[in-house]
Amino acid sequence: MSDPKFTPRVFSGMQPSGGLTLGNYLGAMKRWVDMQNAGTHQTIYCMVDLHAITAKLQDPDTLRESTREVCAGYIAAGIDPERSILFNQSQVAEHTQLAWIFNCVARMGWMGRMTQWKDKAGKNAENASLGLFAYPALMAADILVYHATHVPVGEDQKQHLELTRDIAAKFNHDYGVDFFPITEPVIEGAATRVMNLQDGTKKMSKSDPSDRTRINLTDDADTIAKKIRKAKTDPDPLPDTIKGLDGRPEARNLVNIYAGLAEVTPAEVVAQHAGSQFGHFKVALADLAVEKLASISSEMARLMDDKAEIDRILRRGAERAREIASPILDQTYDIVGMLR
Ligand code: AQP
Repeated sequence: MSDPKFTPRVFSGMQPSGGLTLGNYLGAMKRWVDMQNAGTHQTIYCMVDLHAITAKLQDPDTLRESTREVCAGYIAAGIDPERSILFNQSQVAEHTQLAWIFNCVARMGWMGRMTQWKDKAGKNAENASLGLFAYPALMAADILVYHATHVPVGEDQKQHLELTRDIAAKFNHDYGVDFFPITEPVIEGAATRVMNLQDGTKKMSKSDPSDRTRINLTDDADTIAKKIRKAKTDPDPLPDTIKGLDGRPEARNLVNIYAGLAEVTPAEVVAQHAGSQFGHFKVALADLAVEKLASISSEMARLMDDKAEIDRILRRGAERAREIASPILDQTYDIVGMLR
């Protein structure tokens, strides 16, 4: 249950570290649109460009272009910049200002246990950026600078959200206040972890070097159909129960993607297609994916024709975001003892 003291408010974001994928869409964006349309929460959606430079050097022009493209993706998927607040992180300095406070609240041990840090830094941790290590503290600031009560994300972000809750609780405890909410993750739907199309044990990721491993929201109908046709599977037909997908990660992934797109459960998909060969199932999946995604890619292309309009939307969104973030940062500084 959320604390009634806090306004029901949703925050979530994506890194413009490349184009958006089907994983971003099914894992998070679909929920964002649902939560906006439900009208029960104020909704704030962000392109976290400061996070996008933590893992590797980004070409500046490409980063600016990806930020616009991700914004176009949000709008094409159904985010309305009037009903939701839509902006890029670096335009609201309060995120990094609060992140510094949280760098002093979070413990090195907590950060070192983050699996994303371990995966992304790998064996080369000595050479990874300090920003990559501190990433979850900035993410906590992104959320808590709005006193967000709910954060819709994919399964992979669960640990970072637990850390956000730990940071809020430690801050409240250390300063003897009840100031930051203990944010609830919203991890829902049939495809909270969409896997790589060529290796069902790895997450589908926008920065994977191979384009065949993912469906991009900018892919046209032919490309979507081709990638699904070439997705790795095993020789067995679809089972008649979900249990029959155990030990078959690629088969399970395609069933989950179908369920996520059709907005049904994986059990319903299996019941409907039991005994089908994957050759047939892939045709049905490709048709469904094209039906659901092709309009997003054409709308993104249309929006990208007017970049000045995208920039205007982001500047306006940042102003609206600052109106919420600025007083929360001021109060935080006051609690901490910064002379104002
Ligand atoms: N494969 C996925 N399945 C379900 N949800 C996913 N998300 C990402 N990939 C999947 C969700 O999308 C949101 C934004 O993620 P992000 O862009 O900030 O970073 P990420 O999770 O690190 O995504 P990528 O695609 O793997 O980016 P790169 O390759 O740049 O690291 C989050 O809610 C995430 O859960």
